[in-house]
Amino acid sequence: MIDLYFSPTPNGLKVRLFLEETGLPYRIVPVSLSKGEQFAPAFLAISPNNKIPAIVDHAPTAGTAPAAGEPLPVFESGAILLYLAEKSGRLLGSSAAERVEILQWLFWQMAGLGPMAGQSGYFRVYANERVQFAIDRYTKETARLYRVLDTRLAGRAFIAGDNYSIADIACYPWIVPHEPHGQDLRDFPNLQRWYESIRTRPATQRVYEGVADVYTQPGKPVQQAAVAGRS
Ligand SMILES: N[C@@H](CCC(=O)N[C@@H](CS)C(=O)NCC(=O)O)C(=O)O
Repeated sequence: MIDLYFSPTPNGLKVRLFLEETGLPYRIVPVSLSKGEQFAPAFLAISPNNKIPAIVDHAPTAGTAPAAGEPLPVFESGAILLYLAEKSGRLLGSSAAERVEILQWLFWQMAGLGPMAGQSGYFRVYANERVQFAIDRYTKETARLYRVLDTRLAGRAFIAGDNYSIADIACYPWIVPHEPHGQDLRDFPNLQRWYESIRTRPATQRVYEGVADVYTQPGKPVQQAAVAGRS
């Protein structure tokens, strides 16, 4: 059994998408970011960077936990997706060439699309002060990244080619809030087609059922906690 420390944000939803898609057994441990539960010592022991998602695998892959029979905590959504893909043998390609494609785009999402789109949403929607320079900078950079992905998807069903993978799973939740990120999917036809094909997957429908847009959820997000000096 896998415990998923979760809040319905793009990074949290990535891991749920993987778990629903593959059918690995899991249970959700809700972490309320607006209440600051990410700073609780018990959570920090699992996720020292005070962020969701994190998992605890109670039946870890042999050799991955410090001692046999010990549960294994993993934090950082990219590391979690990679760990679970290796554990299950799913969504990580079937050849070395496909795997390296997947990993490039997984790291691209982690280092580029997620942080930049996140800043775009923050300055466009959440920030108490309207900082036009930051809005313009992050909206433009998000548009550039959407364009990179749109170009990549020309002539490809999925990011790594014919097969759905953890690269798609990592990117999808960062395309869902395209409007608050200041983007119009009609400007990105390949991305729009890919987005629809993932949106309609049964696992995606289950994960997103009842999930409000991250930018309309009640309570200020975690960045506010950091601003208030809690981190
Ligand atoms: N690079 C991290 C980012 C995770 C992240 O930013 N999580 C946010 C929610 S999407 C969070 O938990 N923030 C809590 C905080 O900053 O206090 C990952 O991909 O797992």
